[in-house]
Amino acid sequence: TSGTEKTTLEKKGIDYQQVYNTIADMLEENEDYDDGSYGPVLVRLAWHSSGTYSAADGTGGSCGATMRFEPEATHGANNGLAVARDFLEKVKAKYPEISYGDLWTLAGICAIQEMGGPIIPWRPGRFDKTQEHVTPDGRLPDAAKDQRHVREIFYRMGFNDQEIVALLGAHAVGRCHTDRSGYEGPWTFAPTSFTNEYYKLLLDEKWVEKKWKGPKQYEDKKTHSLMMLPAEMTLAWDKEFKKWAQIYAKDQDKWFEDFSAAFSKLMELGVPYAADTKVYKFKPTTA
Ligand code: DDH
Repeated sequence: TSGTEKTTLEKKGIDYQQVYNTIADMLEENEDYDDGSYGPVLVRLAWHSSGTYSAADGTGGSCGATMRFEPEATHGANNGLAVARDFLEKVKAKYPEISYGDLWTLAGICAIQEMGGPIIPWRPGRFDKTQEHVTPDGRLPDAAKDQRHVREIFYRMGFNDQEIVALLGAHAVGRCHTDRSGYEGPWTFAPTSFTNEYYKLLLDEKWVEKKWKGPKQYEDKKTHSLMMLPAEMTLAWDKEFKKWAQIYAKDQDKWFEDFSAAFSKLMELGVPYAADTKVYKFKPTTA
């Protein structure tokens, strides 16, 4: 797409902090939803819309928001994300000029910051693409697989081991739903608080295979109320991954810094920015 189109978008004069504030005000509008916040599912939407990127050919990524279309909308990995997309339609109705890609990534960053996470720099400039640009299935990680698969998926996007481990700490928030992924349960005891608790639990608790009819997953031996996916147990089992998990378990500031950089990079994969695009750092409404 042309540079002209991008420039036009940047000149729209949208007050992005106002969009941020609008989303922040809606996060807890329905106390019956999950743990009382739409934050986690918005983070997952931002990640799944970006994590389709392939560095080799530049396809995928958050620019285009092709998850609006079939078959990407119903790829198995995206089960349940209609909840997040529908939630954000209310924001889109208020600010029709914002592109879906900008809206979804901004919402993910808003959710992380409002749940107590780090400030994540964000730039506008994504534009909507058509159904022809939907990405093939299989670009997002398969929770049943091992570290070879996890590395293959993230190396394809251009991430290294340290960034993989930093990104996975996002599982501090949210939960698995049997009617979405087939898995069940949260990773931490406070699934709407963005902290480094995920790494502490991963390394300190004893994880055993859950005895149930569902897909293979792990549960903490002590309370049977927390979960880990097979793919993420590799953070405790793989030597190089574990090194970073230990660092992040000990030092939340270090994790916040590395997470912010890695998540910002994730949101920008494949986005064709002009060199002078303004960087936003949104002010949390809770501060
Ligand atoms: Fe994740 N994730 N994720 N994840 N994810 C699920 C939920 C959430 C994997 C599998 C699952 C990241 C990486 C991985 C979030 C953020 C991030 C669920 C449950 C599965 C399964 C879905 C459901 O049933 O509702 C796997 C495998 C990986 C991997 O990399 C190996 C990353 C990198 C992020 C990120 O944001 C940076 C969030 C948040 C949720 C919780 C959603 C919710 O509704 O709650």
